[in-house]
Amino acid sequence: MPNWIYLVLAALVLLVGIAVVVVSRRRPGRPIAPPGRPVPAPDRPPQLPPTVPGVPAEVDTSVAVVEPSDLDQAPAAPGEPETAERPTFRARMAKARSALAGALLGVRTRGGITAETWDDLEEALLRADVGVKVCDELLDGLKARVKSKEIADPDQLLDALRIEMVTRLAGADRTLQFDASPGGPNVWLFVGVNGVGKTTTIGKVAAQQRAAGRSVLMAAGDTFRAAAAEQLDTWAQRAGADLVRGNEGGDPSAVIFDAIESATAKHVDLVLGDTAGRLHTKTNLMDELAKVRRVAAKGAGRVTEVLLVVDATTGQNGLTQAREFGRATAVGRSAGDSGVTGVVLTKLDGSAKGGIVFAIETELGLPVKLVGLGETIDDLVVFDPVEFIDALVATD
Ligand SMILES: Nc1nc2c(ncn2[C@@H]2O[C@H](COP(=O)(O)OP(=O)(O)O)[C@@H](O)[C@H]2O)c(=O)[nH]1
Ligand SMILES: [Mg+2]
Repeated sequence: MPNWIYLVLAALVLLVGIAVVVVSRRRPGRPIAPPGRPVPAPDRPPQLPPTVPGVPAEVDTSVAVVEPSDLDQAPAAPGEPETAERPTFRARMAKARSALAGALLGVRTRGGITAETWDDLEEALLRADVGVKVCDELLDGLKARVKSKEIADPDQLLDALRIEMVTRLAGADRTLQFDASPGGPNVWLFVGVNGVGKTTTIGKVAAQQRAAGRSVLMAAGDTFRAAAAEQLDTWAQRAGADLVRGNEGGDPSAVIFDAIESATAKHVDLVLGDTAGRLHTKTNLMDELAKVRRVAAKGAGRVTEVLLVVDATTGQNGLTQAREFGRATAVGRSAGDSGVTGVVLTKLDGSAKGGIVFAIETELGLPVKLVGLGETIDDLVVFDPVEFIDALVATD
């Protein structure tokens, strides 16, 4: 055999070897759009980097980027198969998807774009709780594009809808603010009505912040029930955070004040302030919250976040809550400004109504920063519009 054949064979073997190494190294990422539902790449906003909520990109989060759940998992021994990937947004939002799937599938499988198409879309969007205003705006825009023949078939229509929805949510700053300059502890307050998930969210946030290397102290500002402080204590132990609690029925602002004093003395980085759930319609309780907000800034504490926790299953009432809590916490801000700096949308795993995000962001201008996708410590993720819309408007 001539020598050149050996050369060609050697080159082939080398190429195959490289291909095998590249393919085996590439781990599957979180799917943006599954196969069969392509979305034009140039129109998609870039995906968010996998950061730890509240930690600026320049902070080394090589440990923290690992999900907090990994804290209690032993590292896989060499040769062991990799542990299963964390459930994605898509998987967790299965309930939301199944509620909309029927209507959206109707749109997709119909031969063309008909009057029923618009009915189906409207039904799906309203069911997802995007609100009448946003629904009308979305559909009017799409109708115009169908009329001008820019959109010709159902697949294009659904893709255009998806892109339009993502675009509406693009551009918001979803980072949790943390002032790392020398000074007292940062304070993040968690407010909202009863049972929305404030205490649970504090536990999850504490775990993530601890994993990112910050020291954390929780303030049990829900003094209505002794059980509330117990619940927070359990989370503090799980997350490796300190806890300051007061007496049952005591003044919540005193607890917050003590917690900040304690954190300052111990050079703790971050105080997470729990508050009692309250109906946004009860004036005296909202005044009490305003006091908590004022007192939190009295000592060395720097209030860098006031996070309103909203239960995704509540629907459009979340909007009213956001307005009222924004008003109560608007200490030192000009009239009409909201004191709320961001929203945590919880229970998206059990809801078909995540569309409230649109009303909160577009009507109130408040960024949805975090999303709760379950009850355990690792079930809190940075809100990602691309993944969210992809999960919400999926037809498969
Ligand atoms: N499925 C689900 N349940 C949640 C989520 N967040 C909180 N919960 C549950 O909601 C209930 C109320 O939570 P809690 O933190 O006590 O609410 P709080 O009254 O606002 O402090 C608890 O049973 C939590 O486990 C979430 O993201 N998904
Ligand atoms: Mg609570």
